[in-house]
Amino acid sequence: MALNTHFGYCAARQSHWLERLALPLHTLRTLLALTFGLMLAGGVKAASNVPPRAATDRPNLIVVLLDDAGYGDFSITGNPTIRTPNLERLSQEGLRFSQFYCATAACTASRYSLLTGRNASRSGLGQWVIPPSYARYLHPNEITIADGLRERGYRTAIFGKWHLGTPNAANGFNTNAFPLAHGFDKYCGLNASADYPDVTLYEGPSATPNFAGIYHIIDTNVRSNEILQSTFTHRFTDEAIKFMHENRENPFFIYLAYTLPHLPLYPNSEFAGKSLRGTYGDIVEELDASLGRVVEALKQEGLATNTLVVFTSDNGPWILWRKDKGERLNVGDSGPFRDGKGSGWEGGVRVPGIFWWPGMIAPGTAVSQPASTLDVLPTIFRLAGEPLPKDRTVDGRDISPLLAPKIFPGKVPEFTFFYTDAGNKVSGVRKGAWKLHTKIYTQIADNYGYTNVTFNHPLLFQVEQDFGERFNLSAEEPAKVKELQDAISTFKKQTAAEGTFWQGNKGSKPSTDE
Ligand SMILES: [Ca+2]
Repeated sequence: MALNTHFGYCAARQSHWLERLALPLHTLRTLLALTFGLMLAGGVKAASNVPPRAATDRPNLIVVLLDDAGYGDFSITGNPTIRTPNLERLSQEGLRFSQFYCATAACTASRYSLLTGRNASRSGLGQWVIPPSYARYLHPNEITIADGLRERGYRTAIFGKWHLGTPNAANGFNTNAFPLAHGFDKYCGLNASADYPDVTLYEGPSATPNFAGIYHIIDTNVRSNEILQSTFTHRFTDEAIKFMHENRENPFFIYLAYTLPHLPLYPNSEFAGKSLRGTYGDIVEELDASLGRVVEALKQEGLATNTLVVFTSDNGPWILWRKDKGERLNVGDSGPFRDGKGSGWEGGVRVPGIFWWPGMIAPGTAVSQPASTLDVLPTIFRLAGEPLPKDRTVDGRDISPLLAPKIFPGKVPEFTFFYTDAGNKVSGVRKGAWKLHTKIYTQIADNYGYTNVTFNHPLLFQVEQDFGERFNLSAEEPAKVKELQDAISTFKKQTAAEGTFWQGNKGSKPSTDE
């Protein structure tokens, strides 16, 4: 295990071969070090422009997830002063969804849905953001992207923010709360957002564990450590580039869940003071530069044609900030959409959706059909040859026919998207071009003058023509209201009947043995 951890998958495989020669341990170690040193010095580098396998054979997946970035925080989506040239290039070389959704409007629930392909109401977590002291966590019976891809021989890593539970006193320091129990081979990052007083920086597996028997605590003093926080984007990018190099010969999944631009903002000295947009712009421009580093490293390794990169955000922008901290401008922008993070209006869930896979996705592809982060798991499972689990509902769709229709034929089901509130309960639906709010909630205003919105007195918007949700058409379109109410009723009945794993549902989980 220590060898595997230290040298990576390829070296571990070599150690098995060497062990069969029954050589003394010190000789094995010397041979192993020499072999791996030669790989680093010559073999890997010399082969760096030769793809390790066919492009369609288990493509690598890198999900770059920002935290709280709004739809309008990028030059590509119309921001006039934040420069994001690397994101522009990613889009020019790949595909942009112009109607892309994160699964819900807050951290924990959105990440649950991204990693499982399932609506937040199935999580059993009770609330859409959980603190480090919360007893529940991502249930061990859930099947994540990492679980499924590891079944197909991928190596898997998460660098950045987990926010799906913490081993703590309330759950008996249960290690099922943390990433290594959910299909990830490697973890370096925060357990929750950097503004919690008890947020901690971990890594694992560790040869010198000091937490829960397998993890190493790097720093418990994250919240007040502005210098440490200013290094996070660089650190997680370095980790991702190292991981892709170590795993060049085998498929890998990197979940690069940056902790920013979630507040508070402490820009790296290299970027501080550079953006016309001020501190918030400095932060986003470093994230963009880091995306550029990741893509450049993929090209250097010869892995571009073997790798699908997905870029998005976990929820809309945090528009309000504590006014007494002199940081009122350090907040994001939802572009043309109403409201932001923590609201059921479109600004809570509309985010950039850029997909990049040279040789498979045609450069400059623009897709106007809606899609969401729920669709990532079914899509990569198809590409990797991993069947979807049959003992639970997966809400996302395989959208590979939208990415490369000539290569991946098939019909993508109509976009039916159920909004969820702070209690992970359904609060609305979008079906086709229509959106029904059955409950409204807002971060910044009084719900724009609307009051007493309920299931029986909902709001209806045609969000392709009226993406700012200004014209309530519920009175003019009673048949559409009824259709969407029925869709919500059916969905609620189904989710209630299926239940959650926390309610004692049985579910199979794939073996994690290699
Ligand atoms: Ca967030």
